[in-house]
Amino acid sequence: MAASSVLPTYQRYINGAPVTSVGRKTLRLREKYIVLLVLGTFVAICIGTFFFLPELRSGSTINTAYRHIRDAGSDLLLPPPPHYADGGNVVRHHNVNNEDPHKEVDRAKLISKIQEDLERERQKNLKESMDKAQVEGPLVKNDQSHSSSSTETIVNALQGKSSDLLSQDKWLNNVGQLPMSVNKNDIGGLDLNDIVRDHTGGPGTRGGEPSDPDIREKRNKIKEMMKHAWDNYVQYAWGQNELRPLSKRGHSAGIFGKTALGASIVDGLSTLYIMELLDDYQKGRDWIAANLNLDVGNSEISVFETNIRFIGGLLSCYAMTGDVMFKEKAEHVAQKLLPAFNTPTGIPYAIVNLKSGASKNYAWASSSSSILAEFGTLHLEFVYLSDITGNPVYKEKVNHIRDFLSKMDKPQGLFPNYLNPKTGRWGQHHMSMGALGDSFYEYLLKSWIQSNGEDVQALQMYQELAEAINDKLVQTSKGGMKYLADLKYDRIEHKMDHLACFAGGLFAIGSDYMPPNRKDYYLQLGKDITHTCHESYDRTATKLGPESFRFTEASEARAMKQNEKYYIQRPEVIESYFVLWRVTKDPKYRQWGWEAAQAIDKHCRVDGGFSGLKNVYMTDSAKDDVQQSFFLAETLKYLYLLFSEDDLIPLDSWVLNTEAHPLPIKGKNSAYKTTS
Ligand code: DMJ
Repeated sequence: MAASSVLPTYQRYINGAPVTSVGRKTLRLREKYIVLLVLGTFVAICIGTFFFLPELRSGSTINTAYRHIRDAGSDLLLPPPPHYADGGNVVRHHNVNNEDPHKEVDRAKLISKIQEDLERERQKNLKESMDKAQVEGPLVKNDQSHSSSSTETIVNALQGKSSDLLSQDKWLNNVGQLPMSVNKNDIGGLDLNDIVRDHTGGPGTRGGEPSDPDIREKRNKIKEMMKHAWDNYVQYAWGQNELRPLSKRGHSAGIFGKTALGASIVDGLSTLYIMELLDDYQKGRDWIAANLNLDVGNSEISVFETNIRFIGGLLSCYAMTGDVMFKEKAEHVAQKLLPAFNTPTGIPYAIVNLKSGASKNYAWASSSSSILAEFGTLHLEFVYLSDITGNPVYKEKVNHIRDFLSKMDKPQGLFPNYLNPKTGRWGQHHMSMGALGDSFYEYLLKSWIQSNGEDVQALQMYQELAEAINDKLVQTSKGGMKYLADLKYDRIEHKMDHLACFAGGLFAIGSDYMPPNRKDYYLQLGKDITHTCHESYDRTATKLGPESFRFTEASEARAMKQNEKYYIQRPEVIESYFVLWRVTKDPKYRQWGWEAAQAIDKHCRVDGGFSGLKNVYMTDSAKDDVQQSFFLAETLKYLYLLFSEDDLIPLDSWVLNTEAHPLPIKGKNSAYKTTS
């Protein structure tokens, strides 16, 4: 057949089936000569190669390959082959230290770079101290001394003067204080990551050890609570979103969809890092590197929750450690949220499908609206993400939301909680500093802080809204307590959510940025709101506060309805204790925080972690069997920071997102690196 005649003779296929050869089986003489000639040439080439290539003659191909790979740069680190390290028979050391000259040069550059930074830092501190001394008198504490000595320790170690080089913890402690300007690109390839597992450390992410033994003990107790929560999650729910501490299994709240995305790992990681639980941190980090992938699964996730917990958590770890894996993962997650912004107004939907990108709003939301606290709580993360990736798309999305809102009418001077993303019209006029509204206001102030004064629009909106909140929402009870009520059209509802208790801290931080004649007022308002929230805790049997509390003729700061009496490990009250402690240094905030920590340990702790309570007014309350991811991210972090010195996450160089993930302040924190 014509088709078979063009195929090679060793095997023929016709229509896919092999056909047995039917020709002669022996070779002719001329064919035998050709075969011999080919074989002879092949053998000659092999022998020639062996004699003429020196690398192969030298005896150790393994060592040579190792040397080539090692010389290729510090990114390709391999352990030396067994007999290379102790000399072996092919030693090619270039210097007395038995070290590659490339690395020597890189190390010298690193040392001189650090020394330059050290000198610059010293000069700066000296100048600052002198300036301060002129204003405040001679008793100015130079709180950079720790940082400088840490840097010196690293320089010594790099110069081989210190045997501490091998202690990972000491390295991490010290590297955490390094000026962030020392990075791989500056020093021709030698990265600190080559020495200490990817940690380059943002400033102020280490330390905070209190000198007072009592406070130190409390801080250690909080760390132990974190360990208990984390270890049980690891044991019973690793890779799941959250832990069910009573039934000892995984749990996924609706906001995470049905895919296991390791929410507690991503959300808890910045706390582990700050608490220096570094082995646990590393385990979580490695899980994220290997497993966090939103391309798998066909579930619907909350845009807001994914932003504050996942993108916020990842960006914070990136800023604190310099590990680019976190930046890449953050961008991967952010990409998944972008389809939600495809609406006629650019106001995003609340929920997005991971697979199809199809987006929608919650069925319960008034007039199919998006929620103010959700689409208004993306700014910090999206702006920072654009700045560190050089991809403007994220920043454009949130700037558009802000511009859109700034042109909207404000009933009663406030933004309602519901906005229809198709029509651009408000839904129900429900205004609140609690659920549905809260973190929108928070992100206006924090965007101003994060931008180091560039985002003037955010400050103006915050200042105006603070006054409107003060006029319309702030109430004074019969007993003299200040609280934040809800407003529905013209009707005041005398109920305050636990969620709204963050406002104590917000007004206190914001007081610095109000006009001069309003500063004191807002600081006092922050203190008063925090006092009220403490009362809501103190008036329960468990000393933990309810989800919402009301003010009536008969009772104040107490929940009235059954469905308001639960406690789901929320952080807002403790968040305000922390901020007020930093701002005022009044010891009562530490005392209140300690009361809350003890109450959590007493009523929420179980063998398998920490659970929420169904009724804070009963000491034997039933438990809800959920360990919230924000318990790790926020509640325990705020408690830990409350019992730490201020040099841990200093608030003049870090701003905490609404999930308590620290993000750097532009221009004030060298961890804020802009890629243009
Ligand atoms: C957290 O996820 C965040 O603090 C958010 O802003 C509000 N709710 C929870 C904690 O209560």
